Amino acid sequence: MRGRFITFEGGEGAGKSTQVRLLAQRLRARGLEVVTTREPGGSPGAEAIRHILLSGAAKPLGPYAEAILFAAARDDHVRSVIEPALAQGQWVLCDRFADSTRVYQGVLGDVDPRVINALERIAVGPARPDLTVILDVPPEIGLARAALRRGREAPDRFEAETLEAHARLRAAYRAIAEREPERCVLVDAAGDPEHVAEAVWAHVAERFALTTPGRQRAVAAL
Ligand code: Z5A
Repeated sequence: MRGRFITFEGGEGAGKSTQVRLLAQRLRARGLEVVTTREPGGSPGAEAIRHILLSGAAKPLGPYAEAILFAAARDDHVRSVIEPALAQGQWVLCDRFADSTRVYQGVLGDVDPRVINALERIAVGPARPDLTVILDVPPEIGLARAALRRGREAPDRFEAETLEAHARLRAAYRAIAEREPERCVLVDAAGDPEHVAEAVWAHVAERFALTTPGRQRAVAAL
């Protein structure tokens, strides 16, 4: 049976990496095979492109070139990591995916939606997520978390955008969640990590008909 593909999206410091890790632990505890990965990156070719993008080296080329580079990285990642894992029945949890291009390059970079859609068709193909968890947090909170983690290091190409830009990103993610409720769930990510993880688990369990161990015992006792 084909595996399951879950993507995590949201603004800076929303807690995507943290929630990918916590969900992976929970699924593995149930004996499921889980691959965790991220974008941009996740495969050797895509990691090389990640460096070019996040260093800001591609910024002077403009948002169209950046969108093409993100798509090139995604194409390699999908074909060399995501598709093979899904074909083997594994669960793939990905920290950012195609919605990030829609939001960062499409909305913030003002790249024509027809170009974004065409790149998505090429790079994603049939590897559409079964579920996308959009972690929603006010940008002030997300950026403060990211700054705390970064310490004295300089912010990267995208983190350095203005607060107003981060507010636009948040609104764009919320709009995707509203437009595609069959694929996306919006999770309030302002609380502590364990609290957020419970909300994420509730959606995953419902979407994939997984019962929690406590509930299993209760059902068995009936
Ligand atoms: N980008 C793009 O433009 N187009 C695309 O198509 C793609 C990406 C795929 C990738 O950066 C950049 O590329 C990204 C968009 C752009 N913009 N930026 N910057 P990245 O991979 O380096 O970083 P990121 O994806 O933005 O993630 P992040 O900001 O590093 O954070 P996160 O994964 O959402 O959060 P985290 O690492 O789990 O947590 C951050 C810190 O907060 C950490 O210290 C945690 O311990 C803490 N944390 C986490 N959750 C909580 C809660 N609930 N409460 C308190 N503290 C918490």
